[in-house]
Amino acid sequence: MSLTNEVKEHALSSGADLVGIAGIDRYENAPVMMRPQGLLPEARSVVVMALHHPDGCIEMGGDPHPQDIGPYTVQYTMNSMLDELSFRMGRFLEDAGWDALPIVSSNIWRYRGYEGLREHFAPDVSHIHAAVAAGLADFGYSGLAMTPEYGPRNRFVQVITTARLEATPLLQETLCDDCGLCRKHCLSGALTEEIDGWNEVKISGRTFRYANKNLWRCAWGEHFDIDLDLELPARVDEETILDAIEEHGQRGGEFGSCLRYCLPKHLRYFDRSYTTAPRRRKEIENPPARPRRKVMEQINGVSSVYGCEGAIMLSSDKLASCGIDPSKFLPDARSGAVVYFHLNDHIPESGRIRAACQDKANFAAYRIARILEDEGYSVVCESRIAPDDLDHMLSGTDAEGAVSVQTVFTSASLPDSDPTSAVTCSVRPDKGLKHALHDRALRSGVDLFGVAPADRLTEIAGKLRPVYANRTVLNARDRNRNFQPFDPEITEEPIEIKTPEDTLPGPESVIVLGLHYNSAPVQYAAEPPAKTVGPYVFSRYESQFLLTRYALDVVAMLESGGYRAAVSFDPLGTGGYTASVRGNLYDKFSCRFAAISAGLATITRSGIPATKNFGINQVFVAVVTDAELEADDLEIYDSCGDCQKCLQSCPVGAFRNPVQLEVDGQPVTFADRDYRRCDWDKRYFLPAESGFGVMGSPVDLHPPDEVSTEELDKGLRKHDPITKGRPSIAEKCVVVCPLGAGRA
Ligand code: B12
Repeated sequence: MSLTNEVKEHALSSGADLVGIAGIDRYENAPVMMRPQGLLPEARSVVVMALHHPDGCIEMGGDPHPQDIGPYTVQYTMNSMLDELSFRMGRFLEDAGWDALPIVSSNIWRYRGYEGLREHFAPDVSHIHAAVAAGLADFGYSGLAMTPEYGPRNRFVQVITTARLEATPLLQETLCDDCGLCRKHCLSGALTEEIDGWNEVKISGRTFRYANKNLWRCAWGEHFDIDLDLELPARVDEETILDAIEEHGQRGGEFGSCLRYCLPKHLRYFDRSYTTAPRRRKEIENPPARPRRKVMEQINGVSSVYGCEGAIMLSSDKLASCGIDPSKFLPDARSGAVVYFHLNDHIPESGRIRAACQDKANFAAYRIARILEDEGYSVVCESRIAPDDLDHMLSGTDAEGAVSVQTVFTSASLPDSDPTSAVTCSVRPDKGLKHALHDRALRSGVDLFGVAPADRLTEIAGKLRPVYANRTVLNARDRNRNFQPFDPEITEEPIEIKTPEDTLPGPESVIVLGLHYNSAPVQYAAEPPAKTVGPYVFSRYESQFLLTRYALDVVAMLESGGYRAAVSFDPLGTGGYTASVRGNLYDKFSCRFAAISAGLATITRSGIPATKNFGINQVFVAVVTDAELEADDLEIYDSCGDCQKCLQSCPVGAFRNPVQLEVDGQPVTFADRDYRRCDWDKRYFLPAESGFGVMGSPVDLHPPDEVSTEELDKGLRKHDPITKGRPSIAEKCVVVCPLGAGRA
């Protein structure tokens, strides 16, 4: 099998609806800072993947107003699923021996032009252009990428790689017939006002084009959430946007009418009794009322793939008996399916864990919707069901009391079903529980699995306490919303050294899981010509999000075997946070003693854990349990020799004298840190040098000798309202580390 075919097979079997490949020669006319070779110098190919928005989510969304987005919230689920596709494709290519740079599905990294880049609202690389360059799409008038299969109802993602893959031919058809519906329905006037001619995109001798619109205007409701019923100024720019927010506040996100009303001629038809949007002709017309048995099995299987607890099907009779009229959500709906996940008592109130549970339910529901849609049924993913109605629907089923649920309504007649239990503790007697858990973790996707006795960590905690005694950190939160000035609320809190007992009473073992992220994003972080830290930031948060889901699979398995278990990102509490565009992440120092105690890692001079396979390019998480599991041996070794690069490169001078400990009789030495100085950089993104500068932040502040509440308050107030919500950091100690990027 050729690598090209393997790549395509990997994409499709991972759930992509479309996959195409662009050769690097198609990027001759792309801006230098936004072309694949700008980010990865030896890039030869770009793999582009797409997911289709379930049609019901488009046709029922944005009604009666584009700022009532309704089931179009599926876009957030799709973005997260595309992120996973991108991350996994990056790993697939790296495992095949090539460098690969997975790109995030959607993020604006630079709002304003930067150095040679004149584009505003710039991503790392454009997926719309990539979709066209990879032969999947044509541009519509609005600038959206339209495919022959779904029109603009796709979202895209891409992975840049050094692998030489066979390019997909460019699309020959013109899909936009200039029907004018996007222009007619755009409430911000972005497709009729302030248009500056055409954007001409020249790829391999062909010229594609779309309207050159004012993106600030386009973003008025969609990105800045400003009320679209207000009269927009004649010229919309950063200043008028900020003024409008100050004067009127924000209304909410927008479902772009350019997407809702657009379909190529061969796919569109109108049924005004169903929706005001055009409807898409499906590949299969008039499917049988009841789906084939294979489809029912696929639906049952999906919930386990995403580690949900099950899928409950609700027939029309059952829905009627609960007083629910599914046609309120989808005019031709006959039945529904609910996927669900409970939170156990031992899971702390962690936003990250709740988000992972909700992702499981959302991903499974999306996948069920797509299976049914491909069979010719209409579907919609709906999260707006009133809590009482949901209770009625789920009462008497295994889903009762679930906190993370997602519902699909469909025109298919699904029968009432018994819930399927996704995770069972199937332990082969000859191999035992530890083996079964390891196996479960590998099937979920983890790379590293180790076990420490809880006592080992408790003992280390005892030795660490004197080191951190009487020391505090500053926790700052922004009282204002996005796009308003930073208004800090700062509290001073002690650095508390915890033990596994704090995560789960009566712990016996700590299972540690590790997930490697690609090396190329670390290696090329902030490197010219693109000078972006976007792919690094993406790899950091995506690996943490995925690993959280995988850890929950391990928890579920333990619980189904009668054990108790809980997740911790930092069981001893010597780590902290790094800011990211997706909120605070657990930093590179988190979970280090758990990783060391479970025999997975050694410690580097900076205090970041390192492994033989992946250096410092991985993330760890711990599952604390009352199950007694065989402990792994320690693997402590000197990974640094004489190298001092991390200590010397720190832009805020955070490193202090070394701390020396013994773990099970072996020496562990690492540099102490001044947490406040370190946070000034990685958590509060004030110095430009660590990456926020190259992403266009105008702030560049170095910490004073003493980082006090007052000084931090003063610093944070300097953040710019537009960029403050998108912090992006590549920590210097990581980038210079030979076990990270290894740059001098
Ligand atoms: C910034 C952004 C926005 C901004 C600005 C919109 C815009 N059109 O740029 C805002 C917030 C307004 C927005 C809105 C929406 N967005 Co948006 N957004 C993006 C983002 C992050 C970047 C878009 C981009 O590259 N713009 C290009 C700008 C910076 O430059 P430009 O002048 O148009 O391009 C020039 C050069 O850059 C050059 N160029 C760049 N690359 C290349 C490559 C080659 C080969 C060549 C020759 C030239 C070239 O060519 C142009 C001409 O000179 C992408 C995700 C991504 N990474 O691509 C999603 C993305 C474009 N958004 C998407 C969607 C769905 C939407 C909305 C429909 C969401 C909604 N709520 O309804 C609306 C629709 C608005 C619209 N009609 O464009 C999808 C589009 C999918 C599709 N089918 O096309 C994307 C691709 C996200 C995804 N993962 O799928 N979005």
